[in-house]
Amino acid sequence: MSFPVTFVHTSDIHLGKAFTQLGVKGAEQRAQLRATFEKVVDQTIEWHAAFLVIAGDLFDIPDPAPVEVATAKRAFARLNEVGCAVVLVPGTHDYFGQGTVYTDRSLFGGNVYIFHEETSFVFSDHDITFYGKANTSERSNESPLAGLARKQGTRFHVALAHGSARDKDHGDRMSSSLYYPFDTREIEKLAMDYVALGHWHGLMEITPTVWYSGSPEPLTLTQTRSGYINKVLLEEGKPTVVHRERVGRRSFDRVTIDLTGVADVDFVRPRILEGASQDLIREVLVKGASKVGLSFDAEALEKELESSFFRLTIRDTSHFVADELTDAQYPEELAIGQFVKIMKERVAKAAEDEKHLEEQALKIGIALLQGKKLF
Ligand SMILES: [Mn+2]
Repeated sequence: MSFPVTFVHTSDIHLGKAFTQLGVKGAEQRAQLRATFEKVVDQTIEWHAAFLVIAGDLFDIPDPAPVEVATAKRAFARLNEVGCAVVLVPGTHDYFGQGTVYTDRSLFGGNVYIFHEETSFVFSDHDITFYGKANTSERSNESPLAGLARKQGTRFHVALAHGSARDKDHGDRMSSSLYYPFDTREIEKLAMDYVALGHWHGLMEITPTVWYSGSPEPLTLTQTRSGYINKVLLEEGKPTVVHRERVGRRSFDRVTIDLTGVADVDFVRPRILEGASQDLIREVLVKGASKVGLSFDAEALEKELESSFFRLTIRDTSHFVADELTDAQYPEELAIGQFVKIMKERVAKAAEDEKHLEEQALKIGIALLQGKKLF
């Protein structure tokens, strides 16, 4: 009779990621990745888990900066103090090879088990075997499960793999054959109690015992299912129990605003601010055909509202229907009429990528000449 085993499954932490798209906030989000990883470790300790399982991409690059390595070392040492072992498989960003962070086994503590050439680690005291195969380059069309086979000897069996899963339900979207593709039928054949996957950054259940944990802290706009870790309980004679826990701090979202038919800019402000938070990274996309009198200035509005968010960007792709401006509305004898006439010609002649700018100038010019206040 074996004792139950609890472990935590995480992946794709990407310590050291640059976040250049976040501008000055990039360094802050990079620090947040370190803080979130510490939180994963806190949670692992709190749950008295016997193992922290990392299914690849702990680091964003194979030879991370000292500050990132120090973070991992400190976190692993904290786990060592409570008798928790770390089982890690190198991923696609932090693959294993000469001169990479994983080459030197003595770099991390004695409680850290990193797959190099071996494909299994046995922990007799917990009656469990972990299986995995190190990725050795950023890309490969080889399966990260190739050559793995369940062995006799322990009660529990858990595999780690970093790559792209394919099955009949997730086929097309997941058929990224460049990054260690594998078929979910390969997993079935292994007959594991649990399979800890990494590579996709959003939490995803392939089967009740095969999961992508996703990144514990979101990394980009498209990752709506990031921010979680899995707690896994293995108990003899019982089905595997998987519990997901939120650990991520920041979130990304995108708001689209259509200016077509909008008469007043005051309509836009509350839409942008809806659900604002200091931990939200929001991208606002403004589109549609804006009205003549609508003086919308994305840059000014972004500056005005950005303090309500961790980061706010407003991208204005709306266009202005210059043809709707009639001579009757803007008689040529008036300065405004002259301005409209000149600018309409410029809009008409402008190259496709300049059109938006010219329309913007026309719109703002009309508003100013009419004595309207801009943002
Ligand atoms: Mn990754």
